[in-house]
Amino acid sequence: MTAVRPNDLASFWMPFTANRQFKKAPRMFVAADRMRYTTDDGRSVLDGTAGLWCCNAGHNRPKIVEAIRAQAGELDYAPAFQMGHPKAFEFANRLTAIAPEGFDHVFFTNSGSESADTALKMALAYHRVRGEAQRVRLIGRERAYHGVNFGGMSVGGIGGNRKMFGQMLGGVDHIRHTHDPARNAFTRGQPEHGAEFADELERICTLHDPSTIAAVIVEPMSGSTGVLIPPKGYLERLRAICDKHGILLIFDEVITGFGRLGSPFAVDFYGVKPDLFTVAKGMTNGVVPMGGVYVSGKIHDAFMSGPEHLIEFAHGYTYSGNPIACAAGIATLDTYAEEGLLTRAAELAPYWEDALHSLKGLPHVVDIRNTGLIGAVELESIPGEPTKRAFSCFLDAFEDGLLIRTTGDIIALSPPLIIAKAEIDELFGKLAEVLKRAA
Ligand code: PXG
Repeated sequence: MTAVRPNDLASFWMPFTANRQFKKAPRMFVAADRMRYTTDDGRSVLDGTAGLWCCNAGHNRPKIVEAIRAQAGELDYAPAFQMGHPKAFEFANRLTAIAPEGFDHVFFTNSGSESADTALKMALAYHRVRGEAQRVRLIGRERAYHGVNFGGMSVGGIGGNRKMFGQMLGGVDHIRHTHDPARNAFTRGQPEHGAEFADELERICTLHDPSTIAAVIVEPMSGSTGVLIPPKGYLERLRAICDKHGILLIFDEVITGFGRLGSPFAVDFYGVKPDLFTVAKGMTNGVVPMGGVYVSGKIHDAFMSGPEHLIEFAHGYTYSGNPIACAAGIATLDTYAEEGLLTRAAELAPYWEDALHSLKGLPHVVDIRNTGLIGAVELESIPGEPTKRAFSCFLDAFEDGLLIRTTGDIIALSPPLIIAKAEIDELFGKLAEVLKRAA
């Protein structure tokens, strides 16, 4: 295949990328099918990350491709406000049908970041419509990622994503993260130690007075900051403290939603119910940008008061429920259902776990953790040069035909849920060689 590299890489200011380094030695994908990408120089690369945790059914899936084509030729766009189109209602019904019990409504956004900000705004407005307008504080957690918009960034807990952007939202506080390698290194599944980290929420309630707190937002399992799996009992304790003080609990399921853990949602997997939860990514198999917020009847119904001709929630996007996104989403849910993908990770998890933990003992590996079809390999940093070792592994793996993600010195793996056992072997075979070569 001939290389189709653009002549000039300057115009595109790339997101979350070392632009100058990339443009000196670009890495380009030009095609993808099922588990594999093709590079512009014709190499095949095994997708160890489902794109960016989003292509849960793999790439180039016929139903999704066809649905997008057909929808574009039938109804390309319909106004999102004060007008409707059938696919938005159909998709919402399909989404609530696979949701945990009680989540009967969904609000459409276009990304995980918008979903996080939408959920935070819903929480604030919910308290206000009920006459508790003093509940204005939002509580997040260290090492959390809720996207990059002002709300999500403010409750987020990644210093590097925050430090350039001023004061952010007021009235935000954070509980500590749950990563505790001294006690939990090389745990398979949920760590034993750390439920008590949830008690920090009580401390924060005492400090601010709980009646001023609107909501707590957490990822049930933090993906992008290095696969931080909730300790046993931790989410239950958060729920109990929120209930005690009338605080809403929001789960950010942008990564965990749509089968990643082996259940449709983390809510099912951990058996703890939030009041709202966000989704995106796997909602359309990553193919068309889309996100959403699932809400319980309690939240939705609180807004449905006042004169009927008035807008109940002053929020929404031009592309909320975009027809092509909805068509892609419906076809995605069909594909997931036909192939059992929302629970397939549960079947593969033991095999995946054994293959991942076989990397223990390789150079620089200080921790390995896993849940569902997610794995993390934490490497000891090169003294004085954090992130460099893992990023070199990323470059080496890419050259060797394997796509991985790194965050800090942690390698994160989250392949499409269609992965075969032979591909799991290939993935870890290649990764083991990469680690053996790592400086
Ligand atoms: N919440 C969570 C939990 C996420 O993981 C977002 C919100 C934001 O979604 P959008 O669609 O606005 O990007 C995310 C996104 C990585 C990686 O490599 C993770 C994300 C995005 C890009 C890379 O871990 N998560």
